[in-house]
Amino acid sequence: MGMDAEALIVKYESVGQGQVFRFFEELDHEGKEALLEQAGSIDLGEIGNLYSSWKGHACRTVDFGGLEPAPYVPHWRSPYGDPGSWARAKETGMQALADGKVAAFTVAGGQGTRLGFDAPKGTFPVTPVLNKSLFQVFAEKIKAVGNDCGQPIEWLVMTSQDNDADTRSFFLQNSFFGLEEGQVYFFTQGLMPVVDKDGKILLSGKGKIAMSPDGHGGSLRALARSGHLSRLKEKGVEMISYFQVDNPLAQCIDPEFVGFHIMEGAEISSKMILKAYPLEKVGHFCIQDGKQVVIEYSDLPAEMQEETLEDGSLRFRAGSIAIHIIGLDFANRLGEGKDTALALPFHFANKKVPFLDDVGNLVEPEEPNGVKFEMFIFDALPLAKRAVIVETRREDEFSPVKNAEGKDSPATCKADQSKQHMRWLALAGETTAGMETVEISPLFAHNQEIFIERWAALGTKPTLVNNLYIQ
Ligand code: UD2
Repeated sequence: MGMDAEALIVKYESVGQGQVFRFFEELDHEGKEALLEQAGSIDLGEIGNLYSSWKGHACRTVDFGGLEPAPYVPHWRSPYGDPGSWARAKETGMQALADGKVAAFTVAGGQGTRLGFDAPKGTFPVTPVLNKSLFQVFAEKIKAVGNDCGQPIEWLVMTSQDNDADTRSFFLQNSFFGLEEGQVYFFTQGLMPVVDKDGKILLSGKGKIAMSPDGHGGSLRALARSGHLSRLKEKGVEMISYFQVDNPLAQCIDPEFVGFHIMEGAEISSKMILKAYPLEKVGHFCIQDGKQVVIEYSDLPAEMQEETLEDGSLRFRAGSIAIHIIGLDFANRLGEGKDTALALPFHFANKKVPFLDDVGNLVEPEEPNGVKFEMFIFDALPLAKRAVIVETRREDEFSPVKNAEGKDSPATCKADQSKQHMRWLALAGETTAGMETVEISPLFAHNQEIFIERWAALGTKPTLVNNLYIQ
């Protein structure tokens, strides 16, 4: 065994993590090398600190006393909206897009457990008529905006180690859905070791440490580590448009949103919608200690989620749909991790994690036994010098696929896409009576305004029948 290997094992032993090498002598040469490499990539100091804060966390209560609702830029169609500033934002955003300053970014590393779909979530068939996948919808929207501004838009997709190969081959099999191969970049998100309730790093095999994804907040580290941030900077990109893989209504690149981000001099901008009902499972935009924060539905006390103003409206009404513009320099400062004051905090999740016991048997626990560490992207908000929140409309932009049935399921999402497209037809002056399902290709129109314009310009219009696909 080389000196480096020995030193690493001694280091693990010195911090009480020697169990990681319990079966080391049983491994063959490759097995030993692989375990050493995995162990060498772990920051033991970070794990120790995280475990201590997890232990302290259970008995700490969070004080929501000074929490206030966060202000936001109201939508131009709302009674408080200012159409003039929205028009300026659009112009500013279109110019930035034409100058190649914006890249699209999807976080697609999640496991899709709630949906019960055994493949990368982005490959899920989601559209109401053609059953296009989530990835195809995004690809076509990105292509369409690129066509509008005369500048192809780069798309970054963050995968996980588990779904990376399947994601890449899905794009290859589908010829990148009409995008250029060199326009789409994939990279995998980071992993964190899982510890047990005594802080001991768990093994999933004799030569393998149990690891779990470090959350969508880990995307900034992963972007920096993979070299994409410096590559984008060299290319002249100044901001990334971040969205989740589960929401086909997301405007992957929205000139008005980009425009507000620039005009307000923000380091991070976020889209909000009015919550549909008090306990809706979205993050809440709030102000805490003078900083903008997102407080998860699982953390904010129910009585605060339900609190109303005199006019009966919800006090904490701004829900996060997890769409952000992130300045590249800001992403770099956070992702590089050089300044610890700018590090995203970790959240803890107690989960059932299969592990090897002392004699090497694999145990499938019935109760949560492991602590997983995850970062959330919205924790970047309070770290920004300036953060801006912009209102969007649920019917325009939010209908995620999260569960197999019920709320936020494929059925509700397909119905919402149809409703959106039927609304566009109605606004274009058409009667949609008798139609329940319709699908408009993003390549024909990816928003209401463009649809109305292109529909009016069509020489021969398709007959309006149920299950119509407009391309
Ligand atoms: C998220 C937000 C919530 C709200 C809601 C809107 C969190 C914790 N909560 O809830 O505030 O905005 O979305 O729909 O984010 N992902 C990765 N890697 C990971 C974990 C997740 O790429 O390690 C991706 C995942 O593929 C998905 C997105 O992040 O695109 C959201 O993940 P989620 O399903 O855990 O978030 P959810 O629905 O609890």
